[in-house]
Amino acid sequence: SWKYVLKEKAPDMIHVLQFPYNGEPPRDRLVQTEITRNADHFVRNHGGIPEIEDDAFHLDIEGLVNDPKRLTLKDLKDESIFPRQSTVVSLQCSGTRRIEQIHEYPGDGDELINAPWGEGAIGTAKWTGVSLKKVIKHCGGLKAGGQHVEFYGADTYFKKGQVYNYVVSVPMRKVKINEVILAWEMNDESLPKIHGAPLRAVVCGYIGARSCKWLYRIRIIEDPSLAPVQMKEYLYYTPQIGKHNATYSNGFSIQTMPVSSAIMTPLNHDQIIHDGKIKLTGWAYSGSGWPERVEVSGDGGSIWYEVPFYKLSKKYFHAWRIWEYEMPVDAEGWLDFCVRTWDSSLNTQPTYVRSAWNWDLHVTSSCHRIKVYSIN
Ligand code: MTE
Ligand code: MO
Repeated sequence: SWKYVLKEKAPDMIHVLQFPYNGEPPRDRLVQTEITRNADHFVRNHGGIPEIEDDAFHLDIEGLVNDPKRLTLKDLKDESIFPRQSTVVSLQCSGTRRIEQIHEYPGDGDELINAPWGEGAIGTAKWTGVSLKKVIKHCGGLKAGGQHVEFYGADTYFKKGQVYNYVVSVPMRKVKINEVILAWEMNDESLPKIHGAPLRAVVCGYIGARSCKWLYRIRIIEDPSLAPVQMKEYLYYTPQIGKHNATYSNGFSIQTMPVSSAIMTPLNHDQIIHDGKIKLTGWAYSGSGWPERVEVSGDGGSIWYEVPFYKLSKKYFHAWRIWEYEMPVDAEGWLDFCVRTWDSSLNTQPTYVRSAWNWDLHVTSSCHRIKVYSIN
């Protein structure tokens, strides 16, 4: 199945891990389109890729619902029961830009063994399926205490000599505001195996980890899931936590993706012959409100220029905006380009990597900085 998997992705994917398959697309191509081509969408896997036949598939909905049910794909696709929902959503891995934290200080957290992602562990797709809210209603609604939704993926993974299942949870609040989709289509094509076929969860605004692939079971529970992916991975530690004092209980769970952005062209350390200006392109994303302002600097962050609104792509509620900017340049030598974004909740990005460095090397949300050599 390894070869089969490679066929689903663009041949020039950058593999941050060969097995399990973890890859991101080339930087320049990622920001050429608002909606990422399926072949270019990053892949983050903890383990292998389950092979599940559509006909053999069913989804169990159990726990704190009044009428637990087992649904087939055909049931889910029956539009007389469930209205179909299509939403454009960006998925971003909490490991995006981890490489910058590794360069700052490698840390000792579990994620050190994990993928050294660059700026490409983000992608945007039109996901089609049903709203989980409707599915729960179809199951007779919630019982008292149903505060969280637990997702079970059919894959397994190894960590420190043990085998685990991929299980995560999100609060019911996300479901109630219609921000959890059970999807079987990605950009009008059937969901590729490597992205979770036959069915996956898509959780708007949360780190990619909560959007469980190969979903086969949903359990409504009172408290967040006790599964190791929920309890021990995807924790955020304040910068003063390190090897000497880290325990799982002093990290807190990362759910909403903070505002962040990246310069995708030029590349770090590029040499550019300028003609009075250098064109920058990139993306901006926030899990708690869309990007409103993108600012770039050519001097490491002293003077900022605002990217004009018409150079930002269309506003989708749950997706990134790609942007471009022609930076006036009148110098030869090294230039320190950086970008920062403000979202609609008025959040912006920490200035330096070290301002938000954390032991497990998640959510590198600081201003993205590159150095470019300009030649006249
Ligand atoms: N779901 C399962 N079952 N197994 C996984 O390894 N990885 C998660 C999430 N869902 C994962 C999963 C992580 S960490 C991310 S960032 C997203 O899937 C990535 O989705 P993609 O591979 O479709 O881009
Ligand atoms: Mo992730």
